[in-house]
Amino acid sequence: MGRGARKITDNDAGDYEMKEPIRVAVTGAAGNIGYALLWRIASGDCFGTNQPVTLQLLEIPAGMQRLDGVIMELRDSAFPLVHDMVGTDDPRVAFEGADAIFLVGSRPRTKDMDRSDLVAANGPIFVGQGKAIDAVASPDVKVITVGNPCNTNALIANANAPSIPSRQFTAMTRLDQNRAVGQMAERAGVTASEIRDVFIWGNHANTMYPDPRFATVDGKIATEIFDTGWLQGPFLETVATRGKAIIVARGASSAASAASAAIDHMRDWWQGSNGRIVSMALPSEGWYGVPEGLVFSFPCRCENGDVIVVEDLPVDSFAQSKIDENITMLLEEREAVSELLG
Ligand code: NAX
Repeated sequence: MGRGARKITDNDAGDYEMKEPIRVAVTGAAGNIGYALLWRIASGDCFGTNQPVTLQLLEIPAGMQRLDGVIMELRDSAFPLVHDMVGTDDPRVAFEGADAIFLVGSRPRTKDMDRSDLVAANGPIFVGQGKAIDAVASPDVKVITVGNPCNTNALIANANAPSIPSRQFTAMTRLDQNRAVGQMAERAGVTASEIRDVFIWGNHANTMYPDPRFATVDGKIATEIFDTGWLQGPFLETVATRGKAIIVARGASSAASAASAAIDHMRDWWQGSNGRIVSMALPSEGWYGVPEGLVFSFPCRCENGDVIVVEDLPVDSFAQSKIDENITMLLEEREAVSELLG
């Protein structure tokens, strides 16, 4: 066994060897999503139950006292997989040697803000964090951006980290995918595990498009089970406006479901998606006519630690109109942050 590796003997599988610890950074670690996310990472849901983790947690100075409390609670949870923990307000400390990074910290949108206010408020955070990732993270780091507007924040971080390949910067549209799965499962009266291959095109915004054309429900073609009126009407509307509906119902934005989606995204990237199509936003290489560099959600498969865009799906006129709408919006966002792109 190497440094930090130890044997676990009190598990169902019996005696098996632990891997070397990896370093996992989470920003906004004392926030609502962080509070749900950290316990899932620490319990092995993301990187595997034989993969120890060093948690490197970033907050702003005003969040450090709350972060101390979170670290105390993590310690009190006595997770066998938590090798070490660091809490800091310095991105270079948080990202030092990081193998995986969850960029969650940023200001959530409030009632008085429109989307351009959000872009202006949060964009600069990702300049400094991109530079710090470039300087100190592992060259193989996998980055998921959750903080909104997540596609454009990933674009900014990527642009400020020139030594890290662009494909290692992604943004999260898995919550939108999971919302689509949930709607289909409820309508068909099946569990979520029976729904496959529904995925999201575009921006994590109400323009995103949950494409049902290749989805299956218990092995049957989804578009033969659900009528087009529902798929292009209430289904699309519910998925697109779910974030707002959660805020109205809970008085707070999605947190546990967002953390769960971040786990799904990183777990599939790290461990593979087993042939399933999953949604990930990543810098376009011109796929499906999306301008190069725009961080856009595509149908993807994950294998051997890589994200592979599924490039050969036919696009009908409805899907094309939705893809175009998302391109327009993301180009506008890119224009609004052009001075932050290095
Ligand atoms: P909270 O306000 O509860 O937590 C955010 C935390 O980030 C706070 O503790 C704050 O101190 C910290 N923070 C702010 N600036 C930071 C910086 N520069 N470095 C490190 N930490 C910083 O928000 P929460 O509910 O956790 O949401 C976090 C982000 O996720 C928001 O931007 C939100 O809009 C976004 N979301 C993204 C989703 C997606 O599907 N992509 C869905 C859920 C969520 O709305």
